[in-house]
Amino acid sequence: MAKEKQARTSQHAAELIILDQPSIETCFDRADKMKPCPIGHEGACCKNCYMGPCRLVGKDAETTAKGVCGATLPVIAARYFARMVAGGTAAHGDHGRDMAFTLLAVGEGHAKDFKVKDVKKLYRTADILGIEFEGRPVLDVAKDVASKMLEDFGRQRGEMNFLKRAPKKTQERWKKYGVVPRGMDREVVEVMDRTTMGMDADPDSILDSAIRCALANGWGGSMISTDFTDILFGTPMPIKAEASLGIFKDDEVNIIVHGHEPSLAEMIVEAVQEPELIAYAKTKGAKGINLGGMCCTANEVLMRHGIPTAGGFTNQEPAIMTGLIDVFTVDVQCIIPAIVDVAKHFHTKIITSSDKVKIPGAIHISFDENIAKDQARQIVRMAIDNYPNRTKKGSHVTEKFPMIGGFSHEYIEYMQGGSWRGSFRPLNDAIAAGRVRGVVGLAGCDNPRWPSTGVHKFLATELIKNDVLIVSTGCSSAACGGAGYLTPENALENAGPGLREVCEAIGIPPILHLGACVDNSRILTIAAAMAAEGGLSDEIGGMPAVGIAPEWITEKAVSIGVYFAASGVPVIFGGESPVSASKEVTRILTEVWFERYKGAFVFEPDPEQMLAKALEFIDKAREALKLKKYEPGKFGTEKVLMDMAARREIEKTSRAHIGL
Ligand code: BF8
Repeated sequence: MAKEKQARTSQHAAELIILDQPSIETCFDRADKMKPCPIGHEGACCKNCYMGPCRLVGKDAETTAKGVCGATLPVIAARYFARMVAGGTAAHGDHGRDMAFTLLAVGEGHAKDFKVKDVKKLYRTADILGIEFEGRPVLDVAKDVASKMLEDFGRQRGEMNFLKRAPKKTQERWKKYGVVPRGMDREVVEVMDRTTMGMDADPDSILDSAIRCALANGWGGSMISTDFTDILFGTPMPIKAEASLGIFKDDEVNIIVHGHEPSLAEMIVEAVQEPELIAYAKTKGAKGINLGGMCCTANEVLMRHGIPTAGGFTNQEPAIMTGLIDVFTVDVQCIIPAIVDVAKHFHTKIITSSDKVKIPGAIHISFDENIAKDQARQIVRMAIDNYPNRTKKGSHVTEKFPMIGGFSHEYIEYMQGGSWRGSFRPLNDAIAAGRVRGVVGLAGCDNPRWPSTGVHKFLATELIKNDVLIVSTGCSSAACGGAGYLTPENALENAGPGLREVCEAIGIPPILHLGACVDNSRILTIAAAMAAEGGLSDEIGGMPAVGIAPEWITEKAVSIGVYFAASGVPVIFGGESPVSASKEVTRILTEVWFERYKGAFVFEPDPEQMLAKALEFIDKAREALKLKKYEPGKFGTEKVLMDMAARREIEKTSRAHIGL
């Protein structure tokens, strides 16, 4: 068993911990024990009603097999896929809704612990929404912006607000194929309705509803989450941090914030810096209070405060197994209930904070934005009180890596010329000249059924070697950070000659940490800005850009993949296809969607093939755009990127201009 575990996680620190404590069960053990049902695994099982579950198997199942109701295999596979999209959209949608309610509360003068930190971004958002902001009190504008966006959830007819941020041609494609989303809740409900027994029996039509639902996530729930989080807590800019399980301190109180919604975590960031609480920690024998993050809450607080990350999804249990965690506080999503069982071996207290996430055995503190800071202080005090209960048990590791995180789309624009000359022109020119071959969004989960984080690391290394600029989000960021890849030095050591030159000129890593999973919406914004800049494609489709989720796990990942594909970005997901049983559904996701949107949804289990396919998509897009053929080390002419000295000069005078 120990040997198998070793092959499962490619993270040195996690591996050490797991091998050191073989008696504690982790997701790696459960993945070994739990063999997936082969019929459900390929999308050939329907359990949407109680005449089944119906399993459509056999040599000619695609054309001859039927469930008791008569549903064919393509219908059953399409329903299954669409329901995954609905689940993922619901998760990101509710996240966006919660952020909108927090902004509304601030605008209405409640939730006194929160404020509008990025007024300029609030105004930019108001501008997009056609809300008057000049000369008005900030909180009034915040209230109007939040109220307007809350309409996106319950709207029955019409179009969602942020769709207009997409290039015109992309919007036209959505209209032409009838996939314009109306309101988030409506699209989720409709997918569930269409896919229940006795409803839509046309796989293409079912998958159209999945697209509408996913677009409601990308250009709705996720984009609202990103923008409102920036407005409330500040738009990220590059910041130094550390990554890996070695971030915990033997002689300090250690607290983890885990999940996705950063509202409570932001308050905890403030609370751990309060002199009274630090002094209280000292009375218990600790030298201070150390805060670390996990999964996407980690990305949120890392980007804005430099709080170190303990890693992604598969690090939840190993983190507790260090024996150093005094309080492990969780909000929503990707929180495995098994953490409570692992915590029983140690002194660690698990605290749940969302009424949507209760775990028997955890302490529940129901988050209330009106008393958020007091709740944060309560949690920090609980951790301090628990510090003396720490024993020698656990596997303490010291390995950690420096990293730079926090590349918002605003900063990426700014770094290409400063506040006054910021644009996407240098990046577009570098792509056109072949210095940068293309862009890959490396995203998604780390999966215990793979050599966890290993596929991210393989692709990250190979892509930058091939002069592909990477923008990374979610647990992929944690995987890259935990391997030491998120530093500018990585470009010098490992990037191809063109990408290295660009990274050196701007002073950036070859892998840009864009944030949490909802921040995949930042990639949409970047792609739209590149299209608007000109010189490449005039829509998102056709750009030399690809999305890859090599170790995906969640329904959220599927929803993200679909909104990228429908926005025009080919996506490659690792592992076997969950709809491989149906050739027709596979054809729609790949060929039909590519024809309609210039994006496609491809599943590919072999990491080498994932790389090859990504480069092929990029090179074909370059060819279609008639760009210079990519040849390593041979570039065409392009405008010169600003050097560091010139950028610093601009930076001195203009940071305030963009509110950074
Ligand atoms: O939302 S990458 S395991 S933590 S689902 Fe979850 Fe996957 Fe991690 Fe963030 Ni995204």
